[in-house]
Amino acid sequence: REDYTPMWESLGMDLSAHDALLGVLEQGYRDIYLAQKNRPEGMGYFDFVMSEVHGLRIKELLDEKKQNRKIIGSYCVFVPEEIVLAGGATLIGLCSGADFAVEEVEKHLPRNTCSLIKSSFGFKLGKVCPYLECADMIVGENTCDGKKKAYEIFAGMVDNLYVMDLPQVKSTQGRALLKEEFERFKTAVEELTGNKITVEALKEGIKVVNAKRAALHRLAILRKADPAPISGLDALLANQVFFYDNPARFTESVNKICDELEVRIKENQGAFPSKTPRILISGCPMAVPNWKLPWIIETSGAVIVGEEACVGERGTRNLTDDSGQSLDELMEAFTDRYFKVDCAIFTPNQERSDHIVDMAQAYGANGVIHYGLQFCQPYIMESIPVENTLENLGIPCMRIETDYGMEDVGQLKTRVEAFIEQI
Ligand code: BJ8
Repeated sequence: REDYTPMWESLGMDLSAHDALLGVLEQGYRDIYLAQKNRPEGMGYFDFVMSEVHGLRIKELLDEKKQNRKIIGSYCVFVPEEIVLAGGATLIGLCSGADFAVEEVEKHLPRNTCSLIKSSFGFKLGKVCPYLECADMIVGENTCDGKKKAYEIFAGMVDNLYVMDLPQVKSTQGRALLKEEFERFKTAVEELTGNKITVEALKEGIKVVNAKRAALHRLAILRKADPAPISGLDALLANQVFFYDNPARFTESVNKICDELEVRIKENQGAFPSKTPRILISGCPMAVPNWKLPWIIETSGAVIVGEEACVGERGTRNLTDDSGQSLDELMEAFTDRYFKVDCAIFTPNQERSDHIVDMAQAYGANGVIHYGLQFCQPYIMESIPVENTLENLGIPCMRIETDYGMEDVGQLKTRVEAFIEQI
């Protein structure tokens, strides 16, 4: 494999800390992903992407930068990739799925902050994320209180933070705020790149992002089959890679897997045997390499058939109408699209509950596991009404609260096994 050390050095990364992180990541990937049986051949592409996650993809981004293309990093599915692409820039998700430099982080953030926020700080303070280090602009957003306040502190650690305001109510005023913020972001992208966003460029951006999302829809629908043609872990990985791969290559790779899965379904082949208990996961987003809960579920006798999460269907389910003929019509169209995202920061948020029920029924789930990251108020608060709604409909639900640590794996496994046995 190519030696990327000079590249990481040029990004000012802490090489020994980074080696340690990559070591853990590679070991985790081997134990969790490569240990699975009956994987579709097309997953070879994602295995390769993961083996080069801080290598080849970073080299590609740095090559883009040499061509004067800007890189924008984001922490939330509300940051519109359509605008970034239309401005001739590249959007990457900043993952935040592992604990790092925890002691250092807790000098800046209270201990009772969710793992996702702590992880984003840890990657910065530990100087171990090449995506973060190569970004020309980092976009934060006013979503939950934790993130909102954390960005105030984060602003002192990076010199290129842009914060997007977001509504909390799905009202006319809320929609107007979202549209205004998208306009403001469009201007910021134009200023960063020096490119004026045209109707054609925006239409193209919408087309590229729609194609990515449509490929994941295709994958999601195929998971309705019994036996499930792909494991939840593998499908989650596709949803995770969505955030940082080259968009056209990603779309092609997911579609290729879908072709393969269609054949598998015809031949009645699955990742797990027919009649394996089916689980829907719902709740907080799972960023790379946060595979803990899906791994526990799928080594406890069940298969995951869907993710109601931002790394999953909540983030990708709606497409944007690209028929508009003016910039304003297109901006309206994707404001409509993003306004449907039912993140738990919205109040009230009945749509999310409805969507969980729809997904559980559509994917033939025998039960729902609600995943709340410890100290994540929005999702944990919603988990009780969600559980009530599901149980009233006869859909068993279990609520789990956990963090990125491994200390509770044994205890969680016992609970998950008992839940699976009873559904
Ligand atoms: S649209 S879900 S990606 S904000 S887990 S940091 S909510 S305390 S991530 Fe999210 Fe955008 Fe919403 Fe989606 Fe806060 Fe909870 Fe932590 Fe969270």
